[in-house]
Amino acid sequence: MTASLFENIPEPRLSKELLGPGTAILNGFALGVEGDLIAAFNAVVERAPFRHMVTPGGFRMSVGMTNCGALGWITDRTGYRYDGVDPESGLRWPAMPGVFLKLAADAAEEAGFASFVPDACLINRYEPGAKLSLHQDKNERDFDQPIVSVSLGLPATFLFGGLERSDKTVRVPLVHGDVIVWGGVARLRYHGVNPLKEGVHPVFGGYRYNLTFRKAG
Ligand code: MD3
Ligand code: FE
Repeated sequence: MTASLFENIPEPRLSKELLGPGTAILNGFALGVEGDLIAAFNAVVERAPFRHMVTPGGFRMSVGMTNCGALGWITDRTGYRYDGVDPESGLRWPAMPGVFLKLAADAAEEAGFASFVPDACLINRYEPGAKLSLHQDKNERDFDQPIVSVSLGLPATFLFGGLERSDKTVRVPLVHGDVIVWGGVARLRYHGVNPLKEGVHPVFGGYRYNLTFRKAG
């Protein structure tokens, strides 16, 4: 029997080669702070509830969204941008919880990005059928800063493309607790999320949530 069968070390489900340079997949990285993370998540979404924003083209997004941190990502008929104020409440977004900040910084560090201090956390809520079409994240000021993504709740299939919309995509299964860091040459790659399948997660019920940590301003 090999050593790995005796040691309690999970096999990486995804190889780094699958996604290429500038990406780090940290399976289960959020599970160590799961309890604190859930408590902080609940406090944020109580103060800034999920809402379905409208794209500049007039389409209601199937993904419900909210934010915490100094800046929040919003879209409406006038465009996509970051704003310090929640347009639904007229108040600043809830502060970034300490457990969010530390998790994002620790994940970035693990991936080789020292001193990552996000000022924005976009929280996406997927219900069955909800999806995110292929897009680039380019509303942030400094593309040298990485983005850290934390998956919670139901599993989903993430699509990872190239620098052109027409480039072929790789499908990546993401489950509760997975953290991915995207930076450097990967920072402007197209990506999206396939329609969520029905299911029940023991903590998060019929939803998938994703936290994306950004240095937006
Ligand atoms: C790859 N959210 O909110 S972040 C988004 O599962 C978004 O909800 C995904 O894409 C979700 O914009 C997870 C994945 C992500 C973010 C930035 C990237 C992947 C990226 C930047 C470059 C390459
Ligand atoms: Fe994105």
